[in-house]
Amino acid sequence: MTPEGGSGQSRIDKLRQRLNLRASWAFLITNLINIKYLTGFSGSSAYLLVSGVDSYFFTDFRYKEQAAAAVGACDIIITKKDPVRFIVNFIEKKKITKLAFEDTLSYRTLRMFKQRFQVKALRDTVEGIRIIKDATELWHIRRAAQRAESALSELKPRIKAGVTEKAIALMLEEGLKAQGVDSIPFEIIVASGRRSSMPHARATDKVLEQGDLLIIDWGGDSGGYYSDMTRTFLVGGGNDLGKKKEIYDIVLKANEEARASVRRGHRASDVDGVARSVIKDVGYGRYFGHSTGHGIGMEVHELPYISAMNRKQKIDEGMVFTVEPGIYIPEIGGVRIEDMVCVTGQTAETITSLSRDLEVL
Ligand SMILES: [Mn+2]
Repeated sequence: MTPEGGSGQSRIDKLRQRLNLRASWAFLITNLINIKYLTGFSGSSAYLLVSGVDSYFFTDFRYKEQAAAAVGACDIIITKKDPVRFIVNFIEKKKITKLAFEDTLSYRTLRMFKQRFQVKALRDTVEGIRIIKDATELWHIRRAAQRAESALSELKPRIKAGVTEKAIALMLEEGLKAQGVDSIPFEIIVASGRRSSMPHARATDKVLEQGDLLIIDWGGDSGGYYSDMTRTFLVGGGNDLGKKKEIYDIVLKANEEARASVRRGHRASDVDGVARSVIKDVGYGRYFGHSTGHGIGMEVHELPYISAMNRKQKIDEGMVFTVEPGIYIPEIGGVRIEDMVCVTGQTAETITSLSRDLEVL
């Protein structure tokens, strides 16, 4: 979606400013999410060409009406037959001889470009603008999170020993739809007992048993923006819960300290480092095998990546990302606590609000 008030134009302007295109250069955007961000168009066939002064939006006849309604800031051109061939000819007619493209372009298309133009691959150019969310985007992200939280809160009384993981996932999907989401952003993870030690386990026919750790990782949407969060529960009864409570407390501490450490100007790797050292210091480092978080917005995983390797990425105001440390011990189970934060002012505000105390269901 493009927020009201002609933001479509200002986003393309922002892109143009960043590109600083010299004469005879143009940038062809092929990633549909980036095109949606820049123009507001959400169909499945679209290309956006941005030169130093003009911008052209290409789609096929199926989307003629939709494009006219959504895309205000560019000339709309309806392609015929092979769109790439059509666009190549169009670019040549515009006396553009140098073409920048997104590095996710298919090899087949690149080969065609190389025959006709001087080419240059660009990486994360639009994604680097999407990394900072404006007020409208934040409003949608918050609403996506609220919908997800309401759906789980309503479902919780029905989560107990004897229910299958699949039944929980299905009921949660229904709940999310009832809250108003248009799509389920990703396959809901419901992993119980030993299965909870697999960070990305899908829901199965396994029945929840007493003493199981239960990981639920789910999200909502609003206006094309997503949320993503995880809570871990303990299924009631059972003995020998000491180890499970111990790892829960460590993960909670890592989550809390990492969220509290977020500072504008720090590096993404610093946030990862805070979560990781809490877990390492008590000897569980090798059981935390994934990075601490990821950006979220129009995609569930986007910039900035909160990982040990991401030392170049500075934290800045308007970024939204997850903080999701975990400990996964084979045969015992796993714990992950995932929240979403938004950088406001110098620190971070946590968007997700469901209780993080260990709940026994
Ligand atoms: Mn996540």
